[in-house]
Order: sequence, then C-alpha cells, then structure tokens
Amino acid sequence: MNEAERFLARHAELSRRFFLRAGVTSVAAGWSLTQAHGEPLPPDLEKAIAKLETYFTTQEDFRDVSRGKPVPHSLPADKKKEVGLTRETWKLEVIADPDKPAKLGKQFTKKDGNALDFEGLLKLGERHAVRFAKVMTCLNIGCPLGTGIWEGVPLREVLWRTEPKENLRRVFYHGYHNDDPKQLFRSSLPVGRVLEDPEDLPPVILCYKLNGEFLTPQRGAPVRVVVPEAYGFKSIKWLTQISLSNLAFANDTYIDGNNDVDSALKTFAATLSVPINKPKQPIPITGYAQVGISGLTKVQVWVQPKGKGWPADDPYFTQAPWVDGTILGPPEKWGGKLAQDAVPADTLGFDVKGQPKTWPMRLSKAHWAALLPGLEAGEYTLRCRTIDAKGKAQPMPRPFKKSGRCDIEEVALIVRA
Ligand SMILES: Nc1nc2c(c(=O)[nH]1)N[C@H]1C(S)=C(S)[C@@H](COP(=O)(O)O)O[C@H]1N2
Ligand SMILES: [Mo]
Repeated sequence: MNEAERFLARHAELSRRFFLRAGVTSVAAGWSLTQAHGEPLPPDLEKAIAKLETYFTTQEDFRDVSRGKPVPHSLPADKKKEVGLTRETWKLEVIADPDKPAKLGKQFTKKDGNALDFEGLLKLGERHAVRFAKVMTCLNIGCPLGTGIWEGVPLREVLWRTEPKENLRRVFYHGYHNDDPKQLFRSSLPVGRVLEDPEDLPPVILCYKLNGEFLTPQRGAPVRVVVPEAYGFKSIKWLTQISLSNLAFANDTYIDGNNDVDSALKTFAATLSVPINKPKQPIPITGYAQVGISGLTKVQVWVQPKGKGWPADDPYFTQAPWVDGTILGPPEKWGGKLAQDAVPADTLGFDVKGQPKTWPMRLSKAHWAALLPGLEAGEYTLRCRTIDAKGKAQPMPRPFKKSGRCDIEEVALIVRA
C-alpha cells in the first residue's frame, strides 16, 4: 500500500468504528452523537460537534446585508409608523404595472383606501398560512446569513384578489426605500412561479413570521416576500408594492451586479472547525453544507500536502482521493428560539411529531463531521465538497460564481509536533 492507500484504509476503519450511519443521531447538547453501536466519539470530535451552531438561527443572529441610507430598519419609531413600517400602519399596494399593465379587475391602492393592511393579511393567514424551513443566502456573499422557519400567506392568494384577466406575465415587487428612486431595491418572478409550486417547492409567500415570532425590523418587518428556492435578493424586505406586468423579463436590482437572477440555491460544503493537530492523532473536522434544489447525498474531504499542485486539466479535483464525511442527523435541539424548541405544527416537510420527513432537507442546511487519520507534522490543504442527489460533485452542475457561490473550499490544515 502506498501512503494515499493507507490513508484511505485508515479513514474507512475510523468511520466504521465511530460513525455507524444508522446510529448517528444527535442528543442532549443539540449535536452530540449517540453511539448506539459505535465506540464513543474521541473527545475532540465530540467537543467540536457539541459546539456546532444551532440548526435554526435566531432573528437577531441573522447576518444583515440590508441596503438603504438610512437602512429602513434603523428609522426612529415615529418615522416607521409614518411610512408604514409598523404592523399598525403597513399598507400593501397591488397594481397593474403603469408601463406594461396586466389587465386586472381590481387594484389595491392607498389612494383608493383599499390597500391590504396587516390585519387583512393575518385574516388571509387564518385560512392560507404556510411555514417552511429555508436558509437565507446572499448570492454575492455565498455564506448563509441564517436558517429559519418562514411563515406567511402564499402570494397567489393576494394576486387572485386583483381578478387578473390577461397580459400578466411577471410579478414585480419592492420595499420601502426612503422614497428615493435611487435606493429602490426590487425583484420579480414569472407569474407561473407565483401561481404554482413546481417540484413540491413551498409557495412564494408574503412573510410576517420567522421562527414563530413576528419579523423583526432587521428581517423585513412588517412583511417581506420569501421565495423558497431563491437567493436572498428575491426576498424583498419592508414590502410596500406589488405590480403585475405584461413585461416578459426580469429587471431585478441584482441584475446591475452582473448576477444570474434566475439561479436557484446551490449545494455546497464548508468547514466550521479545523483544529491544529498533533502528529499521528486522528483529526476531528466539522462543517455544514447548504442543500440547494439538487439535494445532498454526500460531503467529502481531501487532504493534500500544501502547495503540491494538481493537474490543470482537472480543475475541480474530480480525480482526487476524496473520502466521505458523515452527515449528521436532525438535531435534538433546533435552536432559533423556537417556542419549547419545537418546530411549529404543520411546517411543510415535517411530520406531526415535528420531525423532518426527509433528511437532509432541501433549501436548508445539514451539518457534517469527519475524523481523519493522523498525519506527519507539516502543512496541508483541506478541501471539502458535496455530492448532490443526482450524483454531481461540487461545483457542478452550475460552477459559475454569478449564479451563487459553490467553489470548493480550501483551508489550511496544520499538524505540529
Ligand atoms: N428592501 C430590501 N429587501 C432586501 C434587501 C434590501 O437591501 N432591501 N436585501 C436583499 C438581499 S441582497 C438579501 S441577501 C436578503 C437578506 O435577508 P436577511 O437580511 O433576512 O438575511 O434580503 C434581501 N431583501
Ligand atoms: Mo444579497
């Protein structure tokens, strides 16, 4: 056996000993692993897993990338009230696009006094509300901003109330932007996506709750759009206007940054903890994977001596000796400040006991761990990648940056005597 073969064999043995696929579920601390059939985890790995982020993110812990001068959520309380950024004063206009109007039976405007208010939205929610888990990721940043259970009324319920007749091809929407056209942040969807949910996706919603609580101003209160399968820029915050258009193509704000605005969430892996190690000691590693529309079957890692290089005709390292990490099961504790730490009843994708029906869940995250065989002292490069449900290795099938980050992550791995 050469060195690489020995590494692979030793990795296979460690995995068998410590991670028995069926036996890997998480307990007490949220993330530690029961070892129903395997040996207890080495303390270093146990500790790293116990320290993983909680599955859901509290509203406060979401990373904020809001634009605006001032950012709307920072306005003083009086001003918020005045401009409709409170639940008491919020008004949503739903109109025909003045430039390319769809033919509607009705419009909802402030002028006519029939704009939708928050009470009206909650009333619709009594019959139509849905909730689902989703990771919010900025196409430009790549690293998820947070994961939560988003709740609201399917946008189509409001759309149908305009009694559309014809010439409706696209739905445009924007939020409060300090009444300054230069600050407008807008997005859009083909009307078909609003009316129907392909491939069992949750509906596009007018969202007013996150993790069971009303949205905070930072997260877009009182109401934002949430598009389940999309990157963050489609999920417009501080929503004030929807316009129904005969225009056939997108004019999202994110087009200006050369972004692919039709891109759905991608699957990719990243590390969370990579310790400095002692020679010949097994190396505990943890990470997460974003689970895009293509699903997730595997997370893999590969360790290479630093600066070793790789044939240029294999830029995605497809021929490298990748080894499988272990995808952790659903957590015992969900976090995110969910009431009683329970997933709310009737959350799409969860059963009556509040357990996920499938795992890993699409449009969300999964966490993973690996215990790598010990190495000689030195510096190494650790890479991780996902294999999606169609068997495609990251960054395929959509490797381009401007449709969402999915580069294979490279981090330094140091082994020091
Ligand atoms: N009105 C408005 N909505 C917005 C934005 C904004 O600047 N203004 N930023 C968008 C972008 S680019 C992202 S990535 C998400 C982030 O959502 P979050 O702040 O809840 O994490 O909000 C989106 N909605
Ligand atoms: Mo973004």
